[in-house]
Amino acid sequence: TATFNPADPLDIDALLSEEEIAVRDTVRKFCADRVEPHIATWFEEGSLPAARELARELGRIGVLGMHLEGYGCAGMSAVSYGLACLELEACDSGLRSLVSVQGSLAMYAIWAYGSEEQKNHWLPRMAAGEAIGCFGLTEPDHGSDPGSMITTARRDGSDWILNGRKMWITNGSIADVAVVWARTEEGIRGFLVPAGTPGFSAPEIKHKLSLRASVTSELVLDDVRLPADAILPKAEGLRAPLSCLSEARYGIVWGAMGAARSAFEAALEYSKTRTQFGRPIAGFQLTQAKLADMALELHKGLLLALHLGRRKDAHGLHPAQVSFGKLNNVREALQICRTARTILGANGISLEYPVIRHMTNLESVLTYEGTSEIHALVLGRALTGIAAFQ
Ligand code: TGC
Ligand code: FAD
Repeated sequence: TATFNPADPLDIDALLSEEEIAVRDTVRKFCADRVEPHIATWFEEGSLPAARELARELGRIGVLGMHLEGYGCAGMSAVSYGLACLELEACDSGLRSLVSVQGSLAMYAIWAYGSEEQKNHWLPRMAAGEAIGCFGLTEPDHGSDPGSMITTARRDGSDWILNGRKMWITNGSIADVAVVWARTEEGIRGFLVPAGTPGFSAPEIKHKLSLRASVTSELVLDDVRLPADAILPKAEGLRAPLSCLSEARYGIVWGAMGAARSAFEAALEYSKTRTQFGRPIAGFQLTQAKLADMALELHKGLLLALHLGRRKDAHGLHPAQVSFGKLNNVREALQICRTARTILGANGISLEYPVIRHMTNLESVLTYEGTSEIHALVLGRALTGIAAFQ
C-alpha cells in the first residue's frame, strides 16, 4: 500500500540505486560529523579554517572530481555526483563551492583539455585533496560576458607572458594551481598557473555577506612568465571554459535543492514546536500553505535534478538544459529559504538556525555560474533561435 513520507513525498528514493544511496549517505554523514558542528561559526567569522585538511578529508571520501574517469578519480555517475552536491550544499553552499570548483571547474578543465603530463601531474593530487585548484574566468569588468575578457597571454620565445586581473575567484588564495583563461593572438586559451609563480598573487576578497564560509579572491597577473607547456593544449576558444561551466552548473542544479531541503526541514520542525495563540503555528492555514508550496518546489526541483542527471549519464546535456535546471532550482531554492525564514519569525534571522545562512548563500549562487538573467537568455535563445545578449 502507498504511504506518505514527509521527507520524501514523491518516493524519489525509490528511483535511486543502492550505490547512489550509499554515496549520499557517506557524504551526509561526513557533513554531519565534520562540518555541521562548525559551519555557523565559520560563516560568522567569514573564514574556512583548516581548508587544506578539509580538502584532504573530502578527497578521502572520494568526492573531488568524482565524476571523472581515471587519474585517481572515482568515475562515478552524474547522479551520484549530484547527490553528493545536494548533501554538501544542505550543509553549506560554501562547502559545495569548494568541491564544485575543484572537481567541475579546475579538474575538469585539466581532464578535458590538458596534456597527459598535466593530467598525471595534477589530477591524482587534486582528487586526493593534496592540491587545490581554482578557475579564473571572471574579470573585474567582464563577468556575464567573459568573451570580452582583457587578460592577455603573449608569446615570448617559447614562453608565455600573462597580464591581467581575475575577480571573485573561489579557492583563489588557497589554490596550488589556477586555471586562468586569457586572450591570445589565436583566441581564448587556458593556462595552468602554479601558486608562487613570480608576478602572480591571489589576495582574498573580504566583507562578503554571502558565502562567508568560502574563500573568494582576486587573481593578479603581472608579467607572469610561464613555460610553453603551461597552456592547456586542447582548449581553444570560449567553448572550452563554457563547457567547464556546464559541469559545475549541473552540480548546482542539485546543490541548490540541498540548501532548500535544509531550510524546509528547519521550518517544518520549528512550525510544529513553536506555539502562538495557544496552538502550534503549523496548525495555521497560512503556515500550511507555505509548507505545502515549499514542498512542491523542493520535490519538483529534486525530480528535475534527477531527470537531468539520468539524461546526462545516458546522453549528455545541451547547455540550455543545464540552464533550465540552474535557473529553476536556484530561484526556487532561494524562495523556499525566504519563506522558511518567515516561518521562523525573529529566529529566522539568527545563525542559531541554518535558514538565513542558506538564504544569503543562495544570493551568490543565483549570480555565479551565470546569473539568473543569463540563464533566462540562454533558454530564450534556445526557444526562439534569437540571441538577446547584446
Ligand atoms: P556563445 O557564442 O554562446 O558560445 C561560444 C562558444 O561556446 C559554446 N558554448 C558552450 N559550450 C559548452 N557548454 C556551454 N555551456 C556553452 N555555451 C556556449 C558555443 O556553442 C560556442 O561554440 P563555437 O564552437 O560555436 O564557438 O558565446 P557568447 O559570448 O555569446 O556567450 C554566451 C553566454 C552569455 C551564455 C556566456 O558567455 C555565459 O555563459 N556567460 C556567463 C558567464 C559565467 O557563467 N561565468 C561563470 C564564471 S565561473 C563561476 O562563477 C564559478 S562560481 C563556482 C562556485 O564557487 O561554485
Ligand atoms: P555583471 O555581468 O556585471 O551583471 C550585473 C547584472 O547585469 C546582473 O543582474 C546580470 O544578470 C545583468 N546582465 C548582464 N548582462 C546582461 C544581459 N545581456 N541581459 C540582461 N541582464 C544582463 N567567477 C570565476 O571565474 N570563478 C570563480 O570561481 C567564481 N567564484 C565566484 C564566487 C562568488 C561568491 C561570486 C559572487 C562570484 C564568483 N564568480 C566566479 C564570478 C561570477 O561568475 C560572476 O559574478 C557572474 O558571472 C556575474 O558577473 P558580474 O558579477 O560581473 O555581473
